[in-house]
Amino acid sequence: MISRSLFTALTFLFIVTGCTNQGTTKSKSEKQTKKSAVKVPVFNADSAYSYVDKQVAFGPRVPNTKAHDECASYLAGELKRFGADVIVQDALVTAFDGKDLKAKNIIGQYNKEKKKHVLLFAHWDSRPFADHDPDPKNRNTPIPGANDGASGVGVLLEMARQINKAGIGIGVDIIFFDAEDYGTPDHLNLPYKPDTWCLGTQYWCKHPHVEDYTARYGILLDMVGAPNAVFYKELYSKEFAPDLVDRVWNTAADLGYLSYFSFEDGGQIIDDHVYVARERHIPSIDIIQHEPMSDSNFNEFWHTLKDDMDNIDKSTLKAVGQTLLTIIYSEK
Ligand code: AHN
Ligand code: ZN
Repeated sequence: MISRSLFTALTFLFIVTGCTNQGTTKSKSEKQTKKSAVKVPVFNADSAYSYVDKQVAFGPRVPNTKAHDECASYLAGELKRFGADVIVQDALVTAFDGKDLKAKNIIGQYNKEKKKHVLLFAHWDSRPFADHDPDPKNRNTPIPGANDGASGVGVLLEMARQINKAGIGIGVDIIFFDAEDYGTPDHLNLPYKPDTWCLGTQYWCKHPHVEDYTARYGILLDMVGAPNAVFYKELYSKEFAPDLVDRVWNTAADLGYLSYFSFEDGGQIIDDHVYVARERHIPSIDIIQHEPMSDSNFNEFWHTLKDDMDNIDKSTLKAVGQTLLTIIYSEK
């Protein structure tokens, strides 16, 4: 009996002292948290996945089609719902074949009055021709564009939702560029023509939504949703913004995403970031799944009818989204 009550008393004492200690440590660390590191929101991959799925469900988002129009309204509406100031920029551009495209760049701004801005972007259109499909019959059919297009936009929409919930101390601009994927098709063997890709971005570079718009840096997400994707350090990115490449890849490694972010070099890929860097002088990088060993240089379903929701994995979306939230929330 005596030993039992002694035990109870000791346990009680332990709990009380334990609690007191924890109490003091907690309040100290809370103070430290306020002073130094800001809290990074948790990226919800289920939510990002649902935004990818929703875009794909409209059908291929090829300029001058109904699905494209409907998806544009959806994307602008989502950015508004997530508290951004939204501009839909009409960009009349001409395709490789002379066709006039009614492209729309969809722009969401957070804290536009702030001095410091970062720019996050992805293309939202889908390729009008599956020119890399193994079946030649499919090569003039538009692709579902789940990974190529919808994945980057899905990650950015979830980031927008988190930015709206948590607030952020810097200006953040999110742009969904149009008509990136209307470049000269490979299966037609047409003569080389420069600058047939990234048409929405090229338009915006000449007509930014804010006069003389600039940002500290730009980050492009392109094909960021496939299972087991590997993001090599793309070479133009290293040329335009070597420090940012290191920061992003080191952050991914710290968060445990080393299997997605490889420290090896990839190739040079002409993509929206090249125009943003060269024409608007915003040091920009591209997080893109590049497969140097494959025939196409990209994911096996790249520009095929199989770039559908089976080509999307929540873990990949999470690795990219959480890394980028960590990057932008560490800005001061
Ligand atoms: C080229 O194939 C020249 N660039 C790849 C850009 C791209 C196409 N991203 C998605 N689709
Ligand atoms: Zn593409």
